[in-house]
Amino acid sequence: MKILILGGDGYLGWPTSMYLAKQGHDVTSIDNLSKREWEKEIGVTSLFHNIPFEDRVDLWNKNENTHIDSEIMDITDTISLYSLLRRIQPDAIVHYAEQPSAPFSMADVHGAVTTQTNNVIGTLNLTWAVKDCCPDAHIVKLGTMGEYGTPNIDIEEGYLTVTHNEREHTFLYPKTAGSFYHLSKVHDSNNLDFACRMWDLKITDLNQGVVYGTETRETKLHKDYATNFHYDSVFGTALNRFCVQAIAGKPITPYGKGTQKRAFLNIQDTLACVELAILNPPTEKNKLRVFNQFTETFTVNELASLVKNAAKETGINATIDNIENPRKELEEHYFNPKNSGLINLGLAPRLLSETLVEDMLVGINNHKARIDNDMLSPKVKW
Ligand code: USQ
Repeated sequence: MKILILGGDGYLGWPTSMYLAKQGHDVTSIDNLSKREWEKEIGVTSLFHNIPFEDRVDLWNKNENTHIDSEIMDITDTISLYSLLRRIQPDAIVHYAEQPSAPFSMADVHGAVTTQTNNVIGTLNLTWAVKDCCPDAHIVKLGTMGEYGTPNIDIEEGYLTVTHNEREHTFLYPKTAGSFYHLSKVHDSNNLDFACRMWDLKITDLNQGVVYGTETRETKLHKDYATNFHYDSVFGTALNRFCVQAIAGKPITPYGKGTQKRAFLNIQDTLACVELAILNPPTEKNKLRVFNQFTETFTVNELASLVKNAAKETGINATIDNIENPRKELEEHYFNPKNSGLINLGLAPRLLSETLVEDMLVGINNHKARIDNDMLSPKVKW
């Protein structure tokens, strides 16, 4: 298939570009390099050294027997996006090209406006460009489980049927997101749902949980294929941060009581889920397809204990310190999200285990010298 990947330089976009190229697809990977700019702006770096996007694509094309086409382009630029889609005529478009951090969006007005402008306008542009240039293309959009928040009822996959005054209607599931970043994805979902209802586009919204993992089969092929792995308090996610904290000899930091529960998945399962969505496009007319993309749920305390135990196996005596929660979020809550959609399509989850965390710790230890302890403690509060 002809697949366009938007956000191809990121933690997930680059491994997805390599993986889909290896599966024999005709891959074009696009990025505007904004994540590298935001890193500089807030003074953080990836644990693994990332050579420039164009260089790693060139390296891949030189070393591997598959080819990735690439382009530096901003999808909020309407004219460039229209001409790209007219030229490429993709079968599927995987859309990762968004500012991905909740703390970044809550730091100040600049962070909030940058996040929502980039994310909402980029996605809106894409929706119009697909309608006008390649209406049969399937958009596979990365949403987030954080769109739902932590409601006191079960979280269904995308929709909720409500009975009111003896009448029944099915709505997009009501959202109670916890940051301007998570809200940007709620706005995207509403726009995508509208585009499906009005124009009958083929769109899948993947409400993804928190991703963990240091590597994929392809990143292991060459040191310069390493992904953009963050452990700082802005772009780093919980389990990845906890592993780096253990290696740095610093306390693992569940926020607050640590009893807040989230949905998680392995980075390799992100690639598997995206591939399943691409290979099985939506069949229902006029309807946004929604999958909840995660494999397991854990409290952050459970993750902290898992990392502490795995560290012990590798000879590291890690400690846990439940620090004051810098976020305004429920710490004790009901959480029961459904995730049967991708499982029914054949996803075989790679579940989290002590052995898997031990492997992550070994990989991180090889880059221990690059850890900057200053980046570990949270500075953004809301
Ligand atoms: N947390 C800690 N200690 C830490 C870091 C985080 O206890 O040192 C807690 C947070 O308070 C939160 C949970 O871990 O309750 C998850 O936080 P996170 O920073 O790992 O993830 P989050 O901000 O929710 O965002 C991440 C990605 C985002 C993606 C989202 C999926 O950055 O791109 O959309 O995970 S989800 O959380 O399901 O919405």
